[in-house]
Amino acid sequence: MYSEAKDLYAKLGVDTEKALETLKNITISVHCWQGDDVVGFDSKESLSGGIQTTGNYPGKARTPEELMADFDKVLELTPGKKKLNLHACYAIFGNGEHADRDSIEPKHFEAWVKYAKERKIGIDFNPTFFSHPMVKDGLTLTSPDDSVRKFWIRHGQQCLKISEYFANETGIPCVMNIWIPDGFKDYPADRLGPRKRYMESLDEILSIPFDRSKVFVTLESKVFGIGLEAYTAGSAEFCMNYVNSRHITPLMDNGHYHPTEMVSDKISSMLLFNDRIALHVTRPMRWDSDHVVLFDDETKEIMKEIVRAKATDRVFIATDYFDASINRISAWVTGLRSVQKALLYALLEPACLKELQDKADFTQLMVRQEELKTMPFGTVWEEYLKRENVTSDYYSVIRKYEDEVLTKRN
Ligand code: RNT
Ligand code: ZN
Repeated sequence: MYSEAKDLYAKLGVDTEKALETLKNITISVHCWQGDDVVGFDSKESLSGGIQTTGNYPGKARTPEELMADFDKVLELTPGKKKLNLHACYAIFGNGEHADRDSIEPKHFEAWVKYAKERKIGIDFNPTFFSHPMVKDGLTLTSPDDSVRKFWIRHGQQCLKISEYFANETGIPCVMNIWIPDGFKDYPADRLGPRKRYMESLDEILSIPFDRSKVFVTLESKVFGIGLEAYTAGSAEFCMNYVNSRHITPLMDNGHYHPTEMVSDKISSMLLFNDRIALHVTRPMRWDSDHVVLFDDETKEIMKEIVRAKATDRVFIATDYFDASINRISAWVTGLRSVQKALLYALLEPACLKELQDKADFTQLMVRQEELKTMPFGTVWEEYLKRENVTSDYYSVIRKYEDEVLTKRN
């Protein structure tokens, strides 16, 4: 079947072998927080910051060992190159030991480094500016209270050190993404003040020395959060201007825009003005920005834009979603595979489509684009899984793991 599919694509001028070769070298950074509903190991606070997990499917990982075991399942059931994307709240403390967010150190992530090294994968990192008692009135880096602001600045600085430690230990650069929830439910009286404090706080975090060839700092914008509907300090304009003036990297989460705004349409503009860009791939659904990624139109369109721009080495692709209503490992694997499928789909697009656009042959362009949708894409995907030694029936494996392991967790 694969050789037939290969021939059919070849007739369109598409080399499936080349596509498979390219795909296996594209790294996806896999978020650790799908495994435990964004809880982490460092505090008993419930999830805050305008994000929410819903559902209480049994079997959530409660310890580092359980989360690592579950993450191993994800690695086993997905093809291609991967990185581990950690949040600061996943610090691992020894017996009786504890460090608050503003004093966490590389040593609190030694177990993760060991884990990553054994699996030959890199690590990305995220300061955790939520689910913590020092989030005062919903604010962190924008707080008018100096002690709150300074606490979170120290957190950001410690995270930079930890990120550099990850890069040094694994030999793979670390992407450190900053996102803060700060905002207001209703019409504020001062929009400028919080944004000015955010700018100054970020400047202070970035003022400590770190190696910019090893740590890529990214800044993630958002349009609104749950309970923060009127105002978000880290808006698109704030973040875009900040990253461009400070020479760091923008991060676009496709759940963070107004519903008719598409990240697929933003990628080309961002690539023209930034050396690199970063993405959180997710699926927005009405009020939620974090449903499991599917092999849907926008995910395909995002990947097409990256491939068309020949920018697979300039875009840091990461997943970001959390669903507690279904088997969490299945959510993880389905989302990650969807990203990879969309990449393959994009890599199988014929170059002649661009020419049709340039010749203004929009009739044929539409016809050819529609024809592509019924090409034997699935056969090429199956071939990829086979070559990567990954089963196509991941559901059965997860079902078994649920019966043997997850149901034993209370
Ligand atoms: C929240 C942002 C952010 C978080 C993670 C947990 O809206 O998307 O990236 O999802 O930091
Ligand atoms: Zn995100």
